[in-house]
Amino acid sequence: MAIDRRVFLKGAVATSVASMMPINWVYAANRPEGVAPLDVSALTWKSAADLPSYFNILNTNPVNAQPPEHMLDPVTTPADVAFIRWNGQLPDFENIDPKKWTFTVDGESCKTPKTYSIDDLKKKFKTHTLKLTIECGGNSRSEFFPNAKGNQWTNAAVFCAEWTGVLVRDVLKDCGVKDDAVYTGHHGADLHLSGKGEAISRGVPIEAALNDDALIAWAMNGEDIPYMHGYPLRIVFGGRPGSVSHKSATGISIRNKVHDGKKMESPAYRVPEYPVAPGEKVPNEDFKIIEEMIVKSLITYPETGTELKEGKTLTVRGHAWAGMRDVTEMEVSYDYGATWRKAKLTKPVNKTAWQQWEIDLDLPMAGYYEIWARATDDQGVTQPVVQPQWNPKGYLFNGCHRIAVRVV
Ligand SMILES: Nc1nc2c(c(=O)[nH]1)N[C@H]1C(S)=C(S)[C@@H](COP(=O)(O)O)O[C@H]1N2
Ligand SMILES: [Mo]
Repeated sequence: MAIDRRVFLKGAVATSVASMMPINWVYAANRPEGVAPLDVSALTWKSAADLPSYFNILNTNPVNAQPPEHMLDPVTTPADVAFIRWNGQLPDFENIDPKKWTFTVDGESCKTPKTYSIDDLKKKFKTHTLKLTIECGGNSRSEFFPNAKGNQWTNAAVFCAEWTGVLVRDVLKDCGVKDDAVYTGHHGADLHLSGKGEAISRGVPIEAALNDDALIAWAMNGEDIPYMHGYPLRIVFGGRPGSVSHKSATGISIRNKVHDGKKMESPAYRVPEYPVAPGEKVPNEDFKIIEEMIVKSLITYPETGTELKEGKTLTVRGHAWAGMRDVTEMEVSYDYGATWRKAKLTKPVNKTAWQQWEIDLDLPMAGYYEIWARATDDQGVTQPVVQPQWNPKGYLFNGCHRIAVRVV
C-alpha cells in the first residue's frame, strides 16, 4: 500500500516536472525520489506548481509570485527570477501556435484596421531591442500602514529585462491614427476568472504609444517569451504600471476616449486626486489613473541579514528607476537617515531601463545596522524614508528600501 502510493506519487511528480521541461527528460523515472531537475527552463512554466521553491507565491489562481529581493541583483533580470502576475485565468499556452497568432489594430480612431501575424510584424517593421522596467502598480503594497487589500507584494514586483520586437508606434502609424485619438486599449488572450470576458484590458494616453520606447515584443532576453511573461507576443511599456504591458497580446484599439476596458474603471490602478489620511474612504469618482510609476530603488546586494567581519568594507549595490524620468542621484545611509553618502550611479542604457548604483561602506564598529537607500529623479523628487501618500488600493509605495546588516 505504502509502496503503491510512493510509486504513484513518483509517477505523478515525474509527469508534472517532466512536462515543464522543454525537451524529453530521458531518465526522469529513474532519479531518486524528490530530485528536481537542475536546469528547468522558465519558458514553459504554466502554473504556480511549476515555479521553483525560491518564489514566494502570493496566490495560485490567479497566479501571483515574486522572488526574494536579492535575486534581482543581475543588471538584466533573468526570466526565471522575474515576478509573475496574472489577473484572471491563464491563456491555453500549450495550444498556442505562434505561426497562427494574430495581432489586430482597430478602434474608433484607427484609419485602417489591420491584422498581422508575428511573421508580418517581423518582416514589415524595423526590429528594436530595449531594456524596459516593468513594475506592478501595487509593488511594495505590504509596506503601507494601514495595510491595503490586494496582493501583498514586498519590493520584488519589478524587473528589467531586454525585449525584442517592433515599436508600438510603427504599427499604429501603419494603420493610421486619426486626429481625435485619445488613448489605447490593450487586448489579450486570457479570460476573467469567471470565464466571461477579458481578465484585464488597460491602455495608455495616445502620446505615450507614439513614442519610440514601447514595443510589441516576441522575445525576452533573446529567447521566446516564457509562457508566464506573455508568450508569444507582449505589449511592453517601461516606466508605467505593469498592467499596461499586456501579455499574450492580441491587439490594440486606438480609442477616441479614455479606454473603458476591464480594470480601467475606478478605483483599479488609480489613486485619489487629493491627499487623504491613511485609512480614509475615498469615493470612486475622486480617483485618477496612474499613468507613470515614480522614483524608487532596490538594494539587491548584500542580502538582508548579512553578517560582516569587523574592519571589512561592505559593498552595497542595487538598481534605481523613476517611471518615465531618469534617476540622477543615489544616496545610502547606515545611521537611520541622519547622514547620507552618495553612491556611484550608471546612466540608463535607454529610456526607462533601470540604473545601477554601488557604494563601499566602512561601518564604524561591531553591531547591528540598517542600510537605507534612496534615489532622486531628474525633477528633484526623492524617495520618502517613511511612507509616501497612503491610498486605498496601496499603489505607488516608494519609501526607501532597507536591509539589515550585522558587523561581528
Ligand atoms: N494578458 C495579461 N497581461 C497582463 C496581466 C494579465 O493579467 N493578463 N497583468 C498585468 C499586470 S497587473 C502586471 S504587473 C504585469 C506583470 O508582468 P509579469 O508577469 O511579466 O511580471 O503584467 C500585466 N499584463
Ligand atoms: Mo500589476
